[in-house]
Amino acid sequence: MADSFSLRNVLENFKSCLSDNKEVYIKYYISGWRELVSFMNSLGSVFSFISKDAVSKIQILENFLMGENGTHYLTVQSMVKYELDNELVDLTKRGSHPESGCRTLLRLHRALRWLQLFLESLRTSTEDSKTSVMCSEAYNASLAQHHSWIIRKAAGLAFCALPGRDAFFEVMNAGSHQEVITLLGEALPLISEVYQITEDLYAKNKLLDLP
Ligand code: 1Q0
Repeated sequence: MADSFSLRNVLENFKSCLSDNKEVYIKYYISGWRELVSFMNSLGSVFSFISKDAVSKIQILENFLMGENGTHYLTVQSMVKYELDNELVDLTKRGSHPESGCRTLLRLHRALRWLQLFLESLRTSTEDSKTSVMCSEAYNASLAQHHSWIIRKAAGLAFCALPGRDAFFEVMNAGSHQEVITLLGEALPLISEVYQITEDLYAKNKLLDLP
């Protein structure tokens, strides 16, 4: 099981995300998402429409990072500055920059809020809690408001296919239930901090509604 998904890997990536002066490294941000996607893939093909979208967004950011202007994409902060200074972002409607780094990362950022809510409710759940209910509550409180009716329907259907709480703790591959809960308790503040720093940066630059 050593090379398969582990909650610990997710935690490590989000830990590595923050620089000393609290900038968010895109490299580790997308590695964290890659881990999560590999977890989601192990849950079955009902989730593939979600993982395809996530992978394509991860790929867009990776291409920027590896591209000729890659140095500007080291952190979310440097990306925002670079893309805004050079008018590389469609601010009000989709135009000549439909796949800017800023709008692409915003989609993952919104999904991070879902993750934060979902993991928090898993952490505090009891034996008879249902993962599908926790997942859809987290979704309704976050991502859903940004999704069309048809995507909300499809997401709702996919949530019904989630494994139960026990199986879920099992696939997280981080030891006993108690150990998973402890690890979640360590991971959540990190995820929250990365989320909040990004949220504040986007709010300050009026980027929270990018088309
Ligand atoms: C395990 C269950 C996963 C449930 C994930 C909830 C999110 C549902 C999202 C469904 C929508 C996906 C279809 C495409 C949507 C796009 O239209 C939308 C907007 O993009 P755009 O270009 O059209 O403007 N895209 C998004 O909103 C991005 C969605 C990314 C979702 C990434 C989800 C990755 C999930 C990882 C599984 C985590 C498992 C949790 C437990 C892990 C334990 C550490």
